[in-house]
Amino acid sequence: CYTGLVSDDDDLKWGRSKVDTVCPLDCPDSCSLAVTVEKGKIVAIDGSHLHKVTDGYICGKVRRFAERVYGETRLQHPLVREGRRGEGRFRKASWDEALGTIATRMVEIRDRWGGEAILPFSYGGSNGLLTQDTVDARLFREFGTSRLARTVCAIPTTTAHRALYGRMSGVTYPDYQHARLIVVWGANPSSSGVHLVPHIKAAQKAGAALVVLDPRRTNLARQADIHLALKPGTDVVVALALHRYLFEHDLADEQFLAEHTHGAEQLRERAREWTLDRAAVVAGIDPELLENFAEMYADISPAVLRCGWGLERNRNGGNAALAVLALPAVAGKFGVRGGGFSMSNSAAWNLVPDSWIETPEPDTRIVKMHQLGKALLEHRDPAIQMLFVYNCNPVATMPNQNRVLKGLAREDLFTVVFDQVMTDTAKLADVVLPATTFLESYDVAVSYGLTSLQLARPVIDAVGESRPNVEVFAELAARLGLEAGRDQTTDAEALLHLTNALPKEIRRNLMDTGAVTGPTDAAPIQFSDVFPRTTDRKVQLFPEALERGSPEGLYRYREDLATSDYPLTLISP
Ligand SMILES: Nc1nc2c(c(=O)[nH]1)N[C@H]1C(S)=C(S)[C@@H](COP(=O)(O)OP(=O)(O)OC[C@H]3O[C@@H](n4cnc5c(=O)[nH]c(N)nc54)[C@H](O)[C@@H]3O)O[C@H]1N2
Ligand SMILES: Nc1nc2c(c(=O)[nH]1)N[C@H]1C(S)=C(S)[C@@H](COP(=O)(O)OP(=O)(O)OC[C@H]3O[C@@H](n4cnc5c(=O)[nH]c(N)nc54)[C@H](O)[C@@H]3O)O[C@H]1N2
Ligand code: SF4
Ligand SMILES: [Mo]
Repeated sequence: CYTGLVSDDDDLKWGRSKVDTVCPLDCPDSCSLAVTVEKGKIVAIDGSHLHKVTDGYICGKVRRFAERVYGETRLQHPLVREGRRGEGRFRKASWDEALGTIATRMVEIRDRWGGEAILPFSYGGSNGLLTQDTVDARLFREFGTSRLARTVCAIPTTTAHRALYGRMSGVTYPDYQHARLIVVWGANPSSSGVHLVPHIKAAQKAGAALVVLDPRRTNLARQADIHLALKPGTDVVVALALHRYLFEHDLADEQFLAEHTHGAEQLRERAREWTLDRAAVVAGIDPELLENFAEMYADISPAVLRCGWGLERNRNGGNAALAVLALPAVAGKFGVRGGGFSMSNSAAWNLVPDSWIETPEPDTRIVKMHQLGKALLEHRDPAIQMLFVYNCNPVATMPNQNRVLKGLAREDLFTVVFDQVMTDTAKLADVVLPATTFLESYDVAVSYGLTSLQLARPVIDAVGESRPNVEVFAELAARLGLEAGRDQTTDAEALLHLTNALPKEIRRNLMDTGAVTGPTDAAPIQFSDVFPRTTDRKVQLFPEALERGSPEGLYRYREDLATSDYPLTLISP
C-alpha cells in the first residue's frame, strides 16, 4: 500500500517527514493534504497537488487543525461524570471501566425497557467512510436500538435533486470558467468550499456576470453584478417567478422540454400566480433587479447555477430546491460546457455496495434528529433512557436548543459522548470517550463537490488514549456478545474490508497511489456526457410521488411565520 511519504532531502536532513493524506471533513472540496511531522508532532498542514482541484492550498480551518489536535479541549482519556450533571466535573477512567459501564447499562436498559430505549445519535463526524455507518451501525442494529433519521442537512435538496434528475452529476469547478453567467443560489463557497471561488473569479475576469441570491451580503455578493438579498425562505417564489417569466415570454426551451422532461405543464401552472412583481414583494427585493436577473438568465449562455444548502433550511426548503434546480431545464441551459447546475456529486459513484453494513435494519422506532429535544422529553413506550452521541455535537447543531438542553438535563437519562474534544454536549455526559482525528487513523474520503476517492492515513500516533470509532465500537460489541466488529477490530482491518468491496481497478489505484479520481472528473457536460438517472433518463419536473407526500403540494409557498413579537428569522450561515 502507498505509504504517502513524500519527504524531500531537505526534510530528511532536518528530521522532518512529509506525508500525503486527505481532508475527509464534510466539505465539498476533499482536499489532498501534505502534512509535515517533526519528532512525531504535526508542524504544518498544507494543500498538495494530488487532487488537482486542491491546487496546493487549503482553508484556514484545516491549515490550523493541529491546534485542535493538541488543543486544551482535546479529549485524551475516557472520563466519568462526578457531581451533578452540567457542572462539568469529570474524573479520568480507564477504557475498561468506561466501556464496561456502558455495556452494563445497555444490557440493563434493554432488559427493562427494550432496545428502543437507547438512541444512538450521530452525524458525519470526520465524514469518511470508516468513521460512520460501519461497525457502529452494525452494533446498534444488532442490539435493536431506536433508529435515527439524519434530517438535519441536505434532505430537502437531495430529495429535490433525486426526484428531478436522479442525482445527476453536476458541473465541475474548473468548468465554471466556461460560463458567461454564474448564479450562486443559497451557497457561500468563500467559507464552505473555497476551491470554487477562484474559478468564479477567473470567469468574471473573462467577462462572465455573477448573480448571488442570499439574504446576507456575502463575500461573493459584494462582487456580484446583481445581489438579490431575498428574505429567508422566499426562494421558491423567486424561482417560480423566473419560470413564469420564461414560459410567458416564450423563452422556455420547448424543444428541450419536449425531448427531455415530463411535467412542464404542471410546473407552468403552479408558477402562473407568481409575477415578478408579486414575488419581489414577498421576497422583499427590488422588482427591477429581479427583472434584470430574469432577462440575463433567459439570454445568456452558458449559464451555470450553483445550488447551495442555505436555501433549504426553512419551511419552504424542499420546494425552493425543486424550483431552483428546475430552472436550467426550463431555460434550456444544458448541453454546453459551463452550462447547467452543480449540487452534490455524492451519487456520482455507486462504488460502495449497500451490503457493506451487512446487518439488516431492525424495524424499530425512527427518531428524526432535528426533533431531539422532543424525543428526549416526550417519547414514551419506551422513553429514551440512553443517548449515545458520536460524530455529532447536538447541543450546538440541533434546532430548538432549549429543549435539547432540557432533555439532556434529565437526571434519569444516561448519556455517552464519544468525541475528539470537550464539546457542549460532552459537558452534559455521564461517560465521555476520546476519539482520534483523521490525522491519527485510517479513513477513506469520497468527495461530493468533485468526484474523488482518497485514502486518509495516520500521520501521527493517537493523541493520549484516543481511539478510532471502529475500534471502540468493535470492543463494545464484543463486550455485548454481538457479531458486529468481529471481523474488523481496527481501522486498518475496516479499511481492508471496505477496499475489498470496491471494484478491483479502483481498489488497486487507491492502494497504489492514495487517490482515485472519479469517472466524472473528466468534467462532464450535462445532457451530453451525463443524463438524469431517473428511470427513463428524463427530468421529472413534477414528481408525482412528492406531490402526494407533501401537505401543501409542490411549488407552493408557505407564508412567513413572523409575528410582531417575533419579526426576525434566524439563519445559520
Ligand atoms: N468552513 C466550513 N465549511 C463547511 C462546513 C463548516 O462547518 N465549516 N460545513 C459543510 C456542510 S455540512 C455543509 S451542508 C455546507 C453548507 O454550505 P453552503 O451551501 O454554503 O450553506 P450555508 O453556509 O449553510 O449557507 C449558505 C448561504 O445561504 C444563506 N441563506 C440562509 N438562508 C437562506 C435562504 O432562505 N435563501 C437563500 N437563498 N440563502 C439563504 C446564508 O446566508 C449563507 O450565506 O458547508 C460545508 N462546508
Ligand atoms: N447552529 C447551527 N446548526 C447547524 C448548522 C449551522 O450552520 N449552524 N448546520 C447544519 C448542518 S449543514 C450540519 S451538516 C449539522 C452538523 O452537525 P454536527 O455533526 O453535530 O456538527 P459538528 O459540530 O461538526 O459535530 C461533529 C462532531 O464530531 C466529532 N468528530 C469528528 N470526527 C470524529 C470521529 O472520527 N469520531 C468521533 N467519535 N467523533 C468525531 C467532532 O469533534 C465534532 O464535535 O449541523 C446543522 N446544524
Ligand atoms: S477546504 Fe474543505 S476539504 Fe479542503 S481542507 Fe478545508 S475543510 Fe478540508
Ligand atoms: Mo451539512
